Amino acid sequence: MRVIDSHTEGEPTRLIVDGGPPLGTGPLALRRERFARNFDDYRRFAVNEPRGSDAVVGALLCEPEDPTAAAGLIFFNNTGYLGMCGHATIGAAVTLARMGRIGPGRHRFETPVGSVTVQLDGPNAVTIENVPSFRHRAGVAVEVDGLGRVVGDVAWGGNWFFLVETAPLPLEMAHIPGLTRAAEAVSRALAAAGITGTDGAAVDHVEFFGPPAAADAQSRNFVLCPGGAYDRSPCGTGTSAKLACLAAAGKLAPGVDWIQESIVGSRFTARYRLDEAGRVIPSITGRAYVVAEATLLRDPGDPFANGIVS
Ligand code: PYC
Repeated sequence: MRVIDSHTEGEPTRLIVDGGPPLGTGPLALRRERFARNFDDYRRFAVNEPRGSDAVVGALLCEPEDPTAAAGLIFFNNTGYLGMCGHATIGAAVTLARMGRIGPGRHRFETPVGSVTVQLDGPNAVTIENVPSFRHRAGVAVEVDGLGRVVGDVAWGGNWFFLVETAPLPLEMAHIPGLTRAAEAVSRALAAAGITGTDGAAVDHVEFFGPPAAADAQSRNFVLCPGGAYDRSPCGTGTSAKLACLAAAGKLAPGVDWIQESIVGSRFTARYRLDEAGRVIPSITGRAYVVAEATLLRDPGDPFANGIVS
């Protein structure tokens, strides 16, 4: 399997460019289902230890269904599959540019939850326009072990998020273990209380917010991903969910920049427009850098040939 690794504002992406599972054709959502049902060992092989880590998000490069799109992408991590992934889309765009597959300008990528557009503004600078995002429920209260009553919004930004306005600890790297434990407790409480997205979808990302470190930023976040790793970037789909909540609360007007810092101090510049149906269409600008090109090998005698299940 040939992969190209990048990071987007600190968050790693491993793009499978050759040797991925034979998923056939059709909508990306259908191909993601085939991936999960019949080829899950490829996911574990590519991103789990010993070749990857809990933090790595994988992206499988696919032929798009619509030939006018530049590429199709299916996202996954140490535990399963994602809908969209903002940082990985930015990383994939920079990688495809390095491969000579796309040039500066605007491109469309298909994902399992819809098409997104990618504007490549230089070898490392990308703006994505995400799928329509929305706040599903506002001010949801949940009793959380060790934290008491926690109130947040449930929102969609390409994945499902629970967004908590006031972080239980200062948003500093020294508190990552404590923030992780708190977010895991929130996640368990949401599942126990039956709090879901639409159609009973699991709310599998938890986002805590607090004041930014930089004077020109609006907010800092800590995002826990399904699988237990925290996002080193401000999380593209999480920032999209945040914009949807801000828009729904009348706290951010269309076209106004929102600078979202991550727990490691990196940042996305985000904004939204309303489409003809009045839906929030977020744009996220960030930087990605290619860090490795590799061939992943599999020795049939290796007891961990398909990766360690985490
Ligand atoms: O950037 O959307 C994102 C993301 C989701 C999970 C990790 N990063």
